[in-house]
Amino acid sequence: MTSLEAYTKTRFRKKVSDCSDREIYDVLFNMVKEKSHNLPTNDHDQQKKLYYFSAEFLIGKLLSNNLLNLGIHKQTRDELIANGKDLMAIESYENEPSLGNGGLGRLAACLLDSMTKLGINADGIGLNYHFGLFRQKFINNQQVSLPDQWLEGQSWLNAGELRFDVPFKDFTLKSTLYEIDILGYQQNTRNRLRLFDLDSVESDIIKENSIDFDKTDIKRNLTLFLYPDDSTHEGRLLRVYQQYFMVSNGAQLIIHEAKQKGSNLHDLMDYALIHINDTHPAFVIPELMRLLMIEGVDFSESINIVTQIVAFTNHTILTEALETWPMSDLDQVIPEIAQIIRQLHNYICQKYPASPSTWIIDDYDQVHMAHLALHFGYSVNGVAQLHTDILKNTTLSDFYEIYPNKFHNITNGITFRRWLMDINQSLASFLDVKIGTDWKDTADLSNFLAYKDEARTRNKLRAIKFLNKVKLKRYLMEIMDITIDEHSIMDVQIKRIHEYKRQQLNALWVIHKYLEIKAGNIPATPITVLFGGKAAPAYTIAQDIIHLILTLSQLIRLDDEVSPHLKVVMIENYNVTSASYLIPAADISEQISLASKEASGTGNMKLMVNGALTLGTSDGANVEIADLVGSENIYLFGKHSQDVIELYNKNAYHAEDYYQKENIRPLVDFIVSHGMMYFGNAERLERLHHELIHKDYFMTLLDLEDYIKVKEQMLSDYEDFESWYSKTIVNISKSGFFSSDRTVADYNREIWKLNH
Ligand code: 26Q
Repeated sequence: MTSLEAYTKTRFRKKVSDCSDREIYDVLFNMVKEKSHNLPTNDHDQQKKLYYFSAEFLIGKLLSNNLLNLGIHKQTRDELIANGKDLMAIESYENEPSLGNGGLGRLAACLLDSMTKLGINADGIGLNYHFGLFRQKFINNQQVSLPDQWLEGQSWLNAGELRFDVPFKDFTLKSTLYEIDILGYQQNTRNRLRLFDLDSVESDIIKENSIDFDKTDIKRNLTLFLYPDDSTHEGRLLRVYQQYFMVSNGAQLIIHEAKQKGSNLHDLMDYALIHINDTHPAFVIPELMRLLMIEGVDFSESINIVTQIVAFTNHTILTEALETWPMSDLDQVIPEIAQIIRQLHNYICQKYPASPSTWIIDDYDQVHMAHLALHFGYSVNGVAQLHTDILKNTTLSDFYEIYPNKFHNITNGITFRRWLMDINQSLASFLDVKIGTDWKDTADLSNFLAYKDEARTRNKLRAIKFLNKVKLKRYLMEIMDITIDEHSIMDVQIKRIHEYKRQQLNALWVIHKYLEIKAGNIPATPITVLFGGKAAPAYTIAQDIIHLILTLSQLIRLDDEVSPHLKVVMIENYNVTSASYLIPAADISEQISLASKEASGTGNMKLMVNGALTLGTSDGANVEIADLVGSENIYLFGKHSQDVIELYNKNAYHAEDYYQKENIRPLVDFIVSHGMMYFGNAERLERLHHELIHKDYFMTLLDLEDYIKVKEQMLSDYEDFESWYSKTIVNISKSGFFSSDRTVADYNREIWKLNH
């Protein structure tokens, strides 16, 4: 490899040390982009390809990640350090792609990374949202949503060559294609993330400083934003336009590529597999059938082909997140697809007359997207064992009866390249010293367990954690102009804001701690509670929860008695980049969803491998973390999923009963106390207070006492560093199971069966 200097000399006629960070970014970006693009795609020697369809790909910044996968990260970093430069500072010139929301989108990115590392021929298929998900700002302790201009400046997108016609009822749109090269760790081939777009998209239609725009102007708005507000009918129709645009392009691409490789389409299953990330791309089923029928395949054969090609991952049991569409909307936007869906519905009615709960269209003329995917896909999987069990026994039990062999569990994973090697280089190097470097290939960290009781190892981990806290402190100073105490314990809850994830529970603990400190019970070590997450703009209660946290944060900051011991920070615009600073610095990983509701969680895995201990409910993948580390190395609390499901079935949870308890009532009432009302917005605080007492659909108060008890135990255990860091070592050494390389190997063994 030529040294960086050769590039800076050519580009700027300067030595590395004389270049600005901006200039070095420019040089590195061009160098990496070119090296990546010069690699052959996996298509070159594999006939069959997996097409991973997803409405979201939360890929994060790419410079450092791609340097790693190209195998030139260390030498580049060393050369930069030798010239007084810092790679992380240089990478701050990159905009983070804004192509996802949360877990499902980040999972898609981790899976692409691992598929490429494992040499599987696989492309991602999605949309190129110009302003992505919104950018979050806080004004007056409230979330404000702004367009995220992530496409400005240098771009990893390459212009693709293909264009397709996508026929809607009233007009046809011609797509354009952009592609991002996806690299695999130490592989000399690449895959691609292929993002469809529209030339006619027009940012001028966005109202100034907002994410508001004319939802009916489809030719100009189609790929402007991810998940535009679906609280209005026009917003929902736009989602149908987006989804169909994505899948029609993807399906046409598949047919084009298969034909090029010699397919006669009757054998399409020898050329293509389609994996759909939740149901958002499920229109690909009728769309692929439509295209096959145009090519002369008959209806029943097209069903057979599609049913051998499509596999589906479910990410939720929340009924409101299971997609349904009124047939009238489909008639209005994509009538041909609506017609095929009706035919598929009739086909299922005849085939399964005794199982009306599995039919595609219900009595209210709503199409159930999951039902489409379950009948006309060959596989469905949950994303953690508990979640898959709930799907089989409860949510999808009628389907499980018909198709027991279609069901799989594939527990989620995370790529260790980004979430350990890239974001926590000190820990990664320390692991190299202790257990050798094989873990970088295998993710097997089990040999680290041997150091569980070694004082030097524990001390070193503590020193690494401290260093990461200092880095976080610097980062927060830079992006938000706030100071945190690097000597404090870092308690971290980072994820989308949603009632079921129960940020409210953590906020009620903060209130408890505030009152304790006021009463003179000072914590041994100061505590910093860090929150991060966006709330859907139309989700009022989630906005209220953000407001509660920000108002609490202000009240505590301005209280001289409490502020030296307790600080609450809500990170603005939480994204992959801020996660990269928060996760290595965390001591406590908050995974406190209502049991049964969090399908898996993946933040729990990222925090575990970075040496945080989990404070969690028996939900999602927390259960598997607990199985691996043993109950003495995790802090579990709260009701179990079976109890929760029973409470729902019997309608037996009444928040008022808990509110009346003397330990609970003062905490809940603090939300509308004089001090909170002074700093906050009365309407928001009162609404949330009322909600918690009279509804509390996700049972926050049910687990509050146990949560406080276990969290207090955890804080007191933290004071015994020896034992705390022993637990940390156990957690790190057991985390290999959560590598997405294992996840992808599971998918391939159980579902895709691609031999490569
Ligand atoms: C559905 C209908 C209408 C509008 C929007 C949606 C919608 C959009 C996004 C529904 C769901 C999502 C995103 C879901 C998601 O991110 N789920 C998370 O997936 C992770 C990866 O499997 C899991 O770890 C998390 O537990 C799960 O919450």
